[in-house]
Amino acid sequence: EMDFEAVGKCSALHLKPAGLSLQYGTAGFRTKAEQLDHVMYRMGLLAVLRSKQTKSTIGVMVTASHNPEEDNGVKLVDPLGEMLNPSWEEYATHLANAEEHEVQSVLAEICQKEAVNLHQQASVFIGRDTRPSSEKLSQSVIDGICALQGQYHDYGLLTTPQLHYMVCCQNTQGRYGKATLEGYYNKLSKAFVELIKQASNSGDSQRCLKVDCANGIGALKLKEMEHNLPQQLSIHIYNDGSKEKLNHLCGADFVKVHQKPPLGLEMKPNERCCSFDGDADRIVYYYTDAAGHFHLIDGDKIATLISIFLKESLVKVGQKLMMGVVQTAYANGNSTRYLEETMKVPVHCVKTGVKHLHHKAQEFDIGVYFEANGHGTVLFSKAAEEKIRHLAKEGKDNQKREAAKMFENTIDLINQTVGDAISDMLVIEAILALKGLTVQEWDDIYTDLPNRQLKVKVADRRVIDTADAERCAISPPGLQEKIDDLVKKYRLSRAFVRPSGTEDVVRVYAEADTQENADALAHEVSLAVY
Ligand code: 16G
Ligand code: ZN
Repeated sequence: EMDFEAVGKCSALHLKPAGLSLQYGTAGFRTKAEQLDHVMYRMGLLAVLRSKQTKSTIGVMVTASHNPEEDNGVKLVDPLGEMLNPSWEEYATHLANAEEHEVQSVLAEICQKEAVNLHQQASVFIGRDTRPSSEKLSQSVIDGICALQGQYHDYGLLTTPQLHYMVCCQNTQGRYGKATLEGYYNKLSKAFVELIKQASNSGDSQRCLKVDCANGIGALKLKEMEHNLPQQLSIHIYNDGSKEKLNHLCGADFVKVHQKPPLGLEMKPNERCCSFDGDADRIVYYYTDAAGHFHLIDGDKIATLISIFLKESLVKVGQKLMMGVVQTAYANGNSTRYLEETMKVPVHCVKTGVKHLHHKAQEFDIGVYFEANGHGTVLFSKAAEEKIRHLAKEGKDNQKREAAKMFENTIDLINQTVGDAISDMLVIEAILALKGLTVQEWDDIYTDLPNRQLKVKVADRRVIDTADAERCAISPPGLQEKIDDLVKKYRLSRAFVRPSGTEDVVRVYAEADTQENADALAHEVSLAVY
């Protein structure tokens, strides 16, 4: 009974380049923009099927995040604002790689396997970043949605986390917020204003922050929001996209990987600075000290700051909720040690990729997750959230009720659907203000072990297989033994290799007692990979 004739006609306008095969990777499809038209069209089709199957609104985001401006990509957002379900990632790959004459039968197969009712209404939300190719590519997504008679709302330019937020709001009947940009700005700024009211005026009174927006969407959206924010926080935007190319020598990924400041942002000693990535779902902080040394404050230090604050808040509210921190193998060894040994918080290590961290964090009342690269957020269980909101309203003890209100505002300031640079930035700024911490004092909570990341080009990265949250190579045989022997040569050392999920390379990570040793270990391990 299925009629995919309209699909066939439209498909002819979005032909797949011969021989091209792509994978729905860690963060969706990503490659050169000119190779993606058919993928966009087909993801429009798939979003309609997923929407019909879940009877919910599905999101489609057109972005390639921190990758070069010439690249682009697409990912689907599931009903509660989460990453697409893994079995549907497989359908996405299958559909994207189908030959022209197979598209209709692949669609029919998905419908049959997933019991999709084609009479069900479909609704899709679309967002895109500022890449020159994004507008046309999002139009191809719309063509796909229309070919299957789905309804859509095109938000146009959005940060990735804003799209996740919209999808979640829509599918929870407004309980999470209003599915508009205004709703997003109002929710966050209201929570921020309430929180910052409680900060004493001592310390860094002007609260000046320099923000490198990677020449991307973050600049636009931060400017839109700025007038909603209180005067205590004065934001200075750099790399707003008016002069330079997206992600070029700037942005969170650049700063993290190169461990140096971005182009286009001048730093005076001890000034607090941060960088967003190209779609504003990652953030890292940094500063230079009086001696001119650059200090990076990465996702691990952000997770630590937020965890300290939440733990203290729990004590003030008088609640014993189960808190956990989720990291990946890239987490600095000293961050893990600090969280476990000093803070006594359980820490879990999972595979790289937001979906893995998010999933694990859902196991706690309060699950803090961050990748070292600056992607992360906090999840609150429904029960925990209800308890806090109840105490904020009805608590008998005045002090505890006020503490619960603060906690409630913290929850509202956090984008629980996915890591969000704007939201994370406001959370961090609020915590620093409330605790009266300078950027140096934050940095000094623990000292990072020197570390180095390298990438190695190999003939076939898939020969490397890993286990134990990517910390151990189980193939090719002998590789892990070699790494173990190299690691033994240094103090406080650790190293691992893993095939990248976004690039055709093998990534090497090493840390040790000194930068020289971390560099040497990374180099030696990369030689062992060949
Ligand atoms: C993607 C992931 C990011 C991960 C990175 C690793 C999402 C939204 N993004 O950007 O979390 O750190 O890939 O890349 O999941 P790699 O596999 O090339 O090292
Ligand atoms: Zn990103």
